[in-house]
Amino acid sequence: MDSTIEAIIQECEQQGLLFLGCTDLKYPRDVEFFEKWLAEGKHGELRYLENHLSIRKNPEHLFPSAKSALILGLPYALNDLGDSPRVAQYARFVDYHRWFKKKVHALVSPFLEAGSFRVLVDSAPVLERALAAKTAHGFIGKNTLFIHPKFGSFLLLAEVLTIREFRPDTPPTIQADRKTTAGGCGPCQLCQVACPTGALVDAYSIDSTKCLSYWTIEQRGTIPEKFWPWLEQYYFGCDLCQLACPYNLKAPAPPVDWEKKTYPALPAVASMDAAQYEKFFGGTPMTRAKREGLRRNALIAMAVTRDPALESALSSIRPEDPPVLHQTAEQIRAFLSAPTSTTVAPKGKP
Ligand code: B12
Repeated sequence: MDSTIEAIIQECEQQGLLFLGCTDLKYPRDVEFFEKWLAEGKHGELRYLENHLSIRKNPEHLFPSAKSALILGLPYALNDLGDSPRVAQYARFVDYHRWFKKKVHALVSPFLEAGSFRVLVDSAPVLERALAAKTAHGFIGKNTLFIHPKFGSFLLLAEVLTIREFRPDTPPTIQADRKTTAGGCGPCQLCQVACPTGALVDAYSIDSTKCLSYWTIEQRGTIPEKFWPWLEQYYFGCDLCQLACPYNLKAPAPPVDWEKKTYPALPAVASMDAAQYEKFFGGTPMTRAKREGLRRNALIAMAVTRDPALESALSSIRPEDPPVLHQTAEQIRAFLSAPTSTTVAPKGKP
């Protein structure tokens, strides 16, 4: 093995990161898969995925003369699920985008010449899972996540594009549709069954417009009522398809120096002003949903759990607040007055 790679692997181990492997930058089958996924509209309103297609298809367009990608993983499995309604596990730390990128940059800098590499952490139009699955250390599962056969899927991905031509890992031997000791899903459908909203009906191909992460993190407008019952369990993101996966039984713990976060209870989130928002959520991945998105989600979670503080939270909505909050309040009033609204949100696993 190349001595630089050996040194990087050792450093990763010491710092609680996973070195997943090394690959070239070509992934023609994945590009085909991606274009089909877009054509099927499975990205919903995530229009940014339609941009920069030439880079997404050819990562070397991002960093001309790049020859290889080193793929690193940041484990984030937590043993406690947190209180319901909860937030996805990756969001219970300071924002990984900045933290992980800085960490990887510092980690590889002693081994790679300045200017000869670029670190990406969900920060460029690159198919990160496609690159990861080209290493010899994992596969894409039916829940569409990159799964390491030993460490599972509770890991975030970073790529180091470099002009150094490292020897790519031997082509991956894991076939997702066959379960062997090396990995793969085989006939297992636990994630598909666990997804309460049918986003994984087609194995290996998520329908974002049915995914709770999409609605609670990415979508800026109102959330259709049919998705509300599950906000009792998660009001930001969702881990149900990961929690169901047998590969996650022994998922490793996060690095000790990655700061964990705790968040206030729903009533405080639902009515927070700009200063409180900054204090509660500044520097965390929760800001992806913006203040109005988090308030919207918290109001819905309070409505479905019949939180006694709901009325007071609703009255915190000011005329100048964004329309989505007024529209959500209207939806909530209709929801609570409809005869079917006595239906309680499902308990435990949907
Ligand atoms: C858009 C996006 C979302 C969308 C769409 C999800 C999706 N599955 O695509 C939404 C908002 C729903 C989402 C949710 C989540 N996301 Co997200 N998301 C992304 C983002 C920005 C782009 C993904 C993308 O391009 N999707 C389009 C699809 C078609 O591409 P793809 O799934 O990556 O698959 C490609 C290849 O793997 C391959 N492929 C996949 N399956 C198959 C099968 C066959 C037969 C073939 C040939 C090829 C193939 O083809 C595809 C195109 O190249 C990436 C970061 C990035 N830049 O890659 C993070 C990323 C995928 N998200 C991540 C995470 C952590 C999550 C959540 C767990 C967060 C949460 N707890 O709420 C959930 C998980 C939901 C789920 N089951 O996917 C991590 C996943 C890490 C991992 N272990 O896989 C990523 C990689 C960010 C990171 N840097 O770590 N996400």
